[in-house]
Amino acid sequence: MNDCLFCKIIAGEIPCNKVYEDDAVFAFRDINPQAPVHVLIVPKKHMANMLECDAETAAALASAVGAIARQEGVDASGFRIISNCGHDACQSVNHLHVHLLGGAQMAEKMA
Ligand code: DGP
Repeated sequence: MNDCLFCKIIAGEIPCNKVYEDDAVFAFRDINPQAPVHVLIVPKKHMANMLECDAETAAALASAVGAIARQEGVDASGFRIISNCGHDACQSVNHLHVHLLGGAQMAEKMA
């Protein structure tokens, strides 16, 4: 998509700190990390959020979550994944992404 920030990051038009890439998924460190490990996991195909996510993309994202958690060394200690969807969840970039957060004890409450 022409005017999408994450499409531009995936295309290499905007720099990022890439941590993972496969045929369907691209992942990079969040510019404003909220945990020692904070990675954004993004489908290469543009879709606004989980409401537009097909089964194939969901499977690719889930597989990347495991690979990145192991790569970042948080698979044993634990991690949290969040995908903000729409206004009430404060989604600020309208390209589907999953936040992977870890590397520290998190709050029990999620919201
Ligand atoms: P959300 O609020 O769920 O839509 O999360 C969007 C995230 O994207 C937010 O945590 C900050 C991150 N972000 C915004 N712009 C950039 C950028 O240019 N580079 C990187 N690496 N992350 C960005």
